Amino acid sequence: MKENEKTKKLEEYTLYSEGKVTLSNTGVPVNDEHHTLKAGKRGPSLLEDFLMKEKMAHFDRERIPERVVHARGTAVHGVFKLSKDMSQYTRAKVLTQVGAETPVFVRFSTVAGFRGSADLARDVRGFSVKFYTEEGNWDLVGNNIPVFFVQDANKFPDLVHAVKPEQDNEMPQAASAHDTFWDFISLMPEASHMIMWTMSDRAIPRSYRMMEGFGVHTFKLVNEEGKVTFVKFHWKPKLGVHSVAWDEATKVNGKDSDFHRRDLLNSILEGNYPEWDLGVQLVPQEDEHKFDFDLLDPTKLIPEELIPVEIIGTMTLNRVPNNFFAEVEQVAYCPSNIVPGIDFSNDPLLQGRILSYTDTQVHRLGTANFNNLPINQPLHTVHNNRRDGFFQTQIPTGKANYSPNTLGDGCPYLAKLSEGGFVTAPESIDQAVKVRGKSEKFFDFFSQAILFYNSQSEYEQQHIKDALSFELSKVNTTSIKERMVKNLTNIDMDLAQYVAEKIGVDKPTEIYTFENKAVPAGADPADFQAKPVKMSLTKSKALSMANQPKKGIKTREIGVFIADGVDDASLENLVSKIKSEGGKAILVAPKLSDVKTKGGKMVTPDKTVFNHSSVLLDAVAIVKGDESVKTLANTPEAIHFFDEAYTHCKAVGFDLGTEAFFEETHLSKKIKSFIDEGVVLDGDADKFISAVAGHRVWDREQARKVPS
Ligand code: HDD
Repeated sequence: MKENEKTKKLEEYTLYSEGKVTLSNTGVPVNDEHHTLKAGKRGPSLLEDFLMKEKMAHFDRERIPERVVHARGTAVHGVFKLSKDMSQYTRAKVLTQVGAETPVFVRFSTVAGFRGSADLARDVRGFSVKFYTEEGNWDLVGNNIPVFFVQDANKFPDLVHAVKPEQDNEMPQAASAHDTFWDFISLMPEASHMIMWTMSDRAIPRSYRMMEGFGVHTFKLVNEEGKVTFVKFHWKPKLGVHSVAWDEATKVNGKDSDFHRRDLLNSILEGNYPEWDLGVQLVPQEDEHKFDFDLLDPTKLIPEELIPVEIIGTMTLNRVPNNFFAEVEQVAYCPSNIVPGIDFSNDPLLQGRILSYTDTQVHRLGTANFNNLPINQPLHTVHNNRRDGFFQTQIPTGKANYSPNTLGDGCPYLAKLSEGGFVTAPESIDQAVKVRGKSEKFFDFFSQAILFYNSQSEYEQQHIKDALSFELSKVNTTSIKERMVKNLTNIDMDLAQYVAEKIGVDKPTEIYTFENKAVPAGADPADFQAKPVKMSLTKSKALSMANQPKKGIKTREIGVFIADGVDDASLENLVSKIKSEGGKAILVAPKLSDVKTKGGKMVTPDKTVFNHSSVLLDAVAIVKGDESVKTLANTPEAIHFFDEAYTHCKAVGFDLGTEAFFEETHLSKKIKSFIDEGVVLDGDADKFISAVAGHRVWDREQARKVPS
C-alpha cells in the first residue's frame, strides 16, 4: 500500500474510534441505514439486509421492565462531604473521614405512577442515595416521609396492588383516590400515621430540592470495638421544605408534567447546586427499649424533642446524567448495600427489603451481573469468584475461580477485620422462637398519627381534612368510606366529622374503639388489635412545615410581566433586586418577539402569557409603563396569571402606576379588604421579595375562602 493510502486508512480508523462514524454493533462502518435493501426500488425487502435486521432487532428490545414501584423519577450525580467524625459510633470510612468527598448518585421518584406519569401526583417521594465509598456502595433508599404504611415487608405487595391502577380497568393513574387503596388502608389501622403524612402537603412538594429525606428505618452503626448505636438518617434541604397548593398541583400536571424533573436538571445546569445536610439521630444500644414505641417499627419516628438531629455532613448535587437510560433507568438501589460500620436493625420491613430489591434488579436488568453496569459499579474493580451469567462484562484471568486456592496464590483472599473486612454486628438470638407476629408496641396504631395531626398548624390541618375529603369522595363503596371515618375518630374527632360530612356518611359522635368490635369480613384480626399508648409528647415542632425556616428566594422563579413601552428603570430595578437575592426573573410578555422598552431598548422575553402559567412560577409582578400596562390590562391571560397566583396564596407585586392592570384583576373587585403581606401594591421591590421568601400566605385561604 502506498504511503498516502496508508495515512488515509489511519485517518478513517481514527474517525471510527473517535465515535464520529456510525458503526454496526459488530463494528462495521455503515453507509446507509435509512433505506432497506430491496429487490429493485419498488421490490420486496431482502432477508440478507443484516444491518436493517440488527437495527430493528435492537429497537424491538429497547425497553426493560419499569420499576414495579417508583417507576417515575429522575437522578443526578453529586458529592457527599463529611463534616463531623463519627468514629465514636462507626468504623465506616464515609462517616469518619472528615472533609473527604464521596461521589453519590441520587434518584427522586413518585411511588404509584407509571414511568410516564406526571410529577405532581399526591404521593410519597422516593429519595435514594447511592454513596460510592472506598469500602463499597452504600445505598440509603429512603423517602421524603419518615415513616411507612405497613410494619412488615410481607404486606408490601398487597399495599402496592391496592394503590396501583385497579386491575380490572387500569385506572386511575398515579393517584391513591380510588376504592382499592382506601379499602386496604381502612383495613390497616397501622397505616394511620403514614396517611396523615401523605394527606398533608408533604405529598405535593414544590421541588425535589425542597424536600426532606429520611432513611425511615432504624439502622445500626458499629464502631471499631464492635459497639452498636442505633441510628436514623435525615436529609435536611438547605432551601427549606416547601409545597404547592393542591389545586396548583393538579394544574402543574397538565401544564408541565415534567415539572420536578425539569426543575432539578435546570437548577444544576444553571449552577444552583441543590444541597442537603445529612443528620443522624443516635440511640445507644442500651436505650433500645426506653421509648413509648418500638425502634423497629417503621410506622414510628423518633420525635426530635426526644433525640435531636445532629448534622454530620452535606450532600451537593452538581452533575446531570449524560444518558437517562444508561444511568437513571439502570441504576439499581438495594437497601442490602451497606458497608463495614453500618448494619441492619431487625425492623421487619427493612429485613424484607434486603431480599426484595436485589431480586427485583435481577428481573429488571436481566442478570445477576447488574452491578457490572457502569452506574452500579463500585469505586474499586471487583475481584471475587462470582463467575459467568448473562452479560458478564469482565474477563477474569488465571485458573483459580474458587477459594481457598494455591494456583492463584490464594487470591482474591478474604479481607481481615484489620483490612476493613465486613462483619455483621453480633446479636444474641439463641432463645428465639420461630413465630409469625409482631412485638407488643407495634399494636399502637394511632399515637403518632395523633402527634402528627396535633403538631400541624391550622392551615395544615385544613389541608389534611381537604385531602382526605377529596380522596374518599372518589371512593364508590360506602362501607370503605365509613370504615375510614371510624379509623379517623381515633386520630381526631373534628377531622373525622369534617370528612364524614364532606363525603356523605354518618357523622361520628364517639371514638370508634376497636376492642370488642367485629373485625370486618376479609380483614386480618391481628390488624385490629389496637393497643393505644398515651404518648408523653403532645406536639413536635419539627413535624410541621409551618415551623420550617423560610430561607430567602434563592432559585425561586418570579414572573415579571412586560410589554412594549415598559419602564426601563423600574424593570431594571426589579430584575436586579430579584437576581441579587438569588432568584430568577422570568420575563413574561404577550408574545415571544422582543419587547421595546419606553427607552427604546429591545428585551427578549423568556416566556409568554400563553406558553407559561402562574402555577409554574413562585410569584408574579408587573412593572409600570403607560403603554405596557394598557396592553397587559387588555390581555386576559395576563390577568389570569395574577388571579391564579393570588388564589394559590403566592406573592403578587404591583408597581406604582399599574393600577389600570390591578383594576382588571378579580383581586381589585374582591380583595381590597383582604390585602395581606403577600400582596404588594406600592411597587416596593424589597417588600415584594420578602413576601416571596415567605413562600405562601396560607392564611389567605381562610380569610378569602380561596380554594387553593
Ligand atoms: Fe421500596 C423501590 C423506598 C419499602 C420493594 N423503594 C423503591 C425506591 C425507593 C423506595 C425510594 C426507588 C429506588 C430507585 O430510585 O430506583 N421502599 C422505600 C422505602 C420503604 C420501602 C423508604 C420503606 C421504608 N420497598 C419497600 C418494601 C419492599 C419494597 C417493604 C418489598 C418488600 N421498592 C421495592 C422494590 C423496588 C422499590 C419492588 C421497585 C424498583 C426497585 O425496587 O428498584 O423492590
